[in-house]
Amino acid sequence: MINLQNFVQTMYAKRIEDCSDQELYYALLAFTKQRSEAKCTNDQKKKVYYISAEFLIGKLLSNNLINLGLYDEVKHQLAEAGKDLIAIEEMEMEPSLGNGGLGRLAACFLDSIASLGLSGDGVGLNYHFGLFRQLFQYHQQSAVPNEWITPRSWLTESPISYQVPFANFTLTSKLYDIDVPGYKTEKKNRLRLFDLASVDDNIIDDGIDFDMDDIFRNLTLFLYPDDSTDQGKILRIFQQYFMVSNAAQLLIDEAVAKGSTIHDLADYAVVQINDTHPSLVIPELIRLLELRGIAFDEAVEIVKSMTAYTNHTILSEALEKWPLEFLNKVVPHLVPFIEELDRRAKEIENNPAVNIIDEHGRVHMAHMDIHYGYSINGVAALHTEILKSSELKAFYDLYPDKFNNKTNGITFRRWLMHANPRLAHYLDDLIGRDYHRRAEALEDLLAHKDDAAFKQELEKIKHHNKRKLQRHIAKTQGVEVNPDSIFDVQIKRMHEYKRQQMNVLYVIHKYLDIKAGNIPARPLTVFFGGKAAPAYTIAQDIIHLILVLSQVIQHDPEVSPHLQLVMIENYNVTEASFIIPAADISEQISLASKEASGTGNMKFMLNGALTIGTDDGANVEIHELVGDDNIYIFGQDSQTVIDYYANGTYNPHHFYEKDAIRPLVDFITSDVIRQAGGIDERLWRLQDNLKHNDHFMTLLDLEEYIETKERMLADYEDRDAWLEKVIVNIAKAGFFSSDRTIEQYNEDIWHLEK
Ligand code: 26V
Repeated sequence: MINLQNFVQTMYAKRIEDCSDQELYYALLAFTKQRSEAKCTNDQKKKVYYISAEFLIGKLLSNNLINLGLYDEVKHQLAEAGKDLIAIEEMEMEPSLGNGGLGRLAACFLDSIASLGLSGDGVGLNYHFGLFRQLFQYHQQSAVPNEWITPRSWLTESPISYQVPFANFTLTSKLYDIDVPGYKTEKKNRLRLFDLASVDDNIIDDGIDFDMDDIFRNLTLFLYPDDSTDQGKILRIFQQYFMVSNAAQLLIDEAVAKGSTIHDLADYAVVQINDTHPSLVIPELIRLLELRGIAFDEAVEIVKSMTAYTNHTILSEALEKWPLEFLNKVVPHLVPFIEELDRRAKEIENNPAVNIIDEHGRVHMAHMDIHYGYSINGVAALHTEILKSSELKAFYDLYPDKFNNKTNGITFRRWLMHANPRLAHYLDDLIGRDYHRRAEALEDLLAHKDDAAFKQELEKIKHHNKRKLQRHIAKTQGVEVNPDSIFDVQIKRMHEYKRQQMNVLYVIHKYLDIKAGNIPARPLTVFFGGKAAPAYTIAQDIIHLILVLSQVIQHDPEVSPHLQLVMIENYNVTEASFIIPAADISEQISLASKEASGTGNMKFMLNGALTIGTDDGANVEIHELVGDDNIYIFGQDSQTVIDYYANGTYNPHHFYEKDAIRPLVDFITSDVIRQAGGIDERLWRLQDNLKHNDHFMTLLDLEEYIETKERMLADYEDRDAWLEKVIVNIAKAGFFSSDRTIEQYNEDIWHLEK
């Protein structure tokens, strides 16, 4: 069917055997691209435009081969020539076009939209360097550019280009496409990434610094960089408007090409606004419709019937509010539209909780989305309930019918078939391949939960994956880990609400416990991975503490045989696919109410790790599905936390005074840490913050967290019982397939034909 040898011969005039992995990567890139290009694009009348500032797509070679149904054959033909697809895959640069969960979700959604045969494109920006690459130097994070675009890449230049007007100049865009082949589908969709025709990579100075004012050359260089300064915020508005103006022009052109009269635009296009970054699409669409002769009132109605907004966080600092002053500097032509939309909204209800423009002249982007879109959804059941009952209650009272929940999901193509092929193949043999298309079929595994052979195989697979991870980090970081230890993993962006600091305090507890002579039944390896925003000082301090503590443990011969702490450098999608299949324990320990959903939690469960977590985000739904016996839930519930915030009664000192807690917090500034390279300023700041501020209530749940983890580690020793829990988790993971999520988006919001 395919003949790779011929393809390589034609390309390089030599045999596979004689090619380097780099050459073979480029050959496979060309081969796979050709195969995708040969597919027709979905061309149904109505199409969803999933506009997002982030698409954290990860490496594409293997996933595209899987979706094209070619993976096994390609792997086989390479192996026959003595070549290893895994090694070839390493040659691919990972595009880092996202920060974390929100961007990765967008990538999973593209895969599911295409796999379900729906017509839907992602629209975003072609950042040349994406998110920074993280390095550790002197026990601290440093950030350097991640150059992912090589002369040959997944990007295909398109002839499409638009003019985007700004205050003092007009910029010209250039569109690049990346094909999104669905899983064994006839047709494909695309990720449309707009770039700036005049962008200039050479303006980058040291690290990730560049001239922020040189918009003409910098607009698409980085994924929205530092927004701690006014200059950074203004650049971000430039990016957002550039993205949505291009998206709006594209969708209008495509609708018109399919026969739209513009009056019926909503029959051709639906826009999903992924968080508030694309919110300016609302006034921009109205502006463009007016330019095409549609009256303002009608334009508002059209836009209202074709835009839907997804909220991904309740953290107020993450809810965008742009000062009118900034908008006037960047997009003055849009401001009268926003003001008119605000005036009309105030006619419905003039209430600070729902106003678009507040008394300080700031535009609340989410408020504009809710007034002028027809749907608003949260990303997990609890999150949506919190939006309705507290964060957006005034809106829920106004528009109850617009609110709906869409619990997040993940694509099993990447997070099971690609990341954990051994497990996937075993499941295929055990219950058949039905679950590839209907993930709920994984429930058939429940019939095998007492099957000793299955359990033994799960042990083997986990050990195999641990060894694979061991080799990987030995190579990338020069760190040796013990594959016979328990792998306890917390990988996600560094943020106080996610409470990595609570996990570090557990490690300190364990260290002190071992020093006191309590030797654990089995060694424990605690992994962290995650980037911190360069301007987020406390998150940098947490990374620093982890890096120093890991040295302290490693150099202590009393402790190191029993405990190891590893911080994975430059955590990204590629690292995640090595780490998750190797994990025993999944850390999902956010302060209840703060993690909108989480999607890592789903990936771990699917790969046979058990969760220790709070009743937060999608953990609540995991908990409900697997039952109390198959998950380790601890901590105060979301209502208690919300009440603490409302009453202002949380006092960390009260918890610090406890005997079980004080020594752990004090240890942060101990001589042991300071002499191992700890930086006083960072350590004291972190400790002070825990004792006197602790905004995300680390100390509140610490004691219960330690107890729960000890219970979990003890439970690990009963292998039979543990593996039964693992089976229940895998069996119940089907609900978290992004295919289910997308079916629900389509059913309730998009209404696309298949
Ligand atoms: C953004 C920012 C920006 C500036 C300061 C601090 C901060 C903190 C959080 C955020 C989050 C932005 C939105 C986001 O990424 N949300 C994530 O979306 C995932 C997909 O729905 C979800 O699983 C995560 O729980 C949620 O945090």
